[in-house]
Amino acid sequence: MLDYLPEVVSTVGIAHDHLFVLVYYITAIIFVLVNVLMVYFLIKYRRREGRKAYHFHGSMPVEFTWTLLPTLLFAGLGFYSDDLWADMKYQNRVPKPDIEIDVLGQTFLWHFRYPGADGVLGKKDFKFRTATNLFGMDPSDPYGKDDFITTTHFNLPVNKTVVVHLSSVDVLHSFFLPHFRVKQDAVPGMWINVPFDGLKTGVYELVCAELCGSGHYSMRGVLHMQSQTDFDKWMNEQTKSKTPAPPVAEGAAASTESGTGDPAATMGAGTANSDTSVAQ
Ligand SMILES: [Cu+2]
Repeated sequence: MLDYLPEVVSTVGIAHDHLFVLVYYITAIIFVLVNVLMVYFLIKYRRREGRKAYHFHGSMPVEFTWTLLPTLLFAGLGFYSDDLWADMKYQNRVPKPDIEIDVLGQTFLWHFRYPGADGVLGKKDFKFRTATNLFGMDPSDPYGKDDFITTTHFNLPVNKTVVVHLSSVDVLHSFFLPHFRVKQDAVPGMWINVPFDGLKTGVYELVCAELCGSGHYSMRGVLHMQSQTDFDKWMNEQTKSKTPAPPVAEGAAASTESGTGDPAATMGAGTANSDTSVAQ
């Protein structure tokens, strides 16, 4: 019945869809009931010869009922959905990740920072941000040395808990993965944790869902949800062929070596990419 929704491929997405369907049917039933009753009364009490209009001052039981029922319905739905909302949004409920990456929106691009071979994202602070170091990576942190960055394309392993640390370089963007029912604003100056998982390998669309400027329509990304083996292979290739992550300015020259044939690898190799986009 709700086939027009994109296929759902995350745990939180399945729970989200159950809630969506429930609200959808409650709304549909009430809509039909109200309209059928309205038409019935319109006909039953239509103007007729000899019938007099009649005025009365309301009815306590009826008013009480139509206040109580919606209150119960909305409060019930609120309590019922609170747990799911908490799982999606509460920062203190973010699960322990199997993999965490940084994601940055920039008019009109998405950048992704991976932890590299050591599996640890280097420290970051907005005070370190420059045109060649958009993520604000701390140059003194050894964990950051093997971190690598991709643009537009990003890869994740299937059936793992992913936590995206989300922010924006310039204006409000929104990180929207329709198939995962994940949508979160990217706010400049804030890192927001977005947990989700992927239940099926494949290629999925990432779109910006916040009108962010004249190029908003083109602000898209591609998520490659891979098996753990493929993902590890991809990570290895990236780590081997990568440009040293910013703020190593001289590393930009190394971007020519990334000949893996993977568009994500090629795009990811370029800190040069980010340089040009800053200039826009
Ligand atoms: Cu945007």
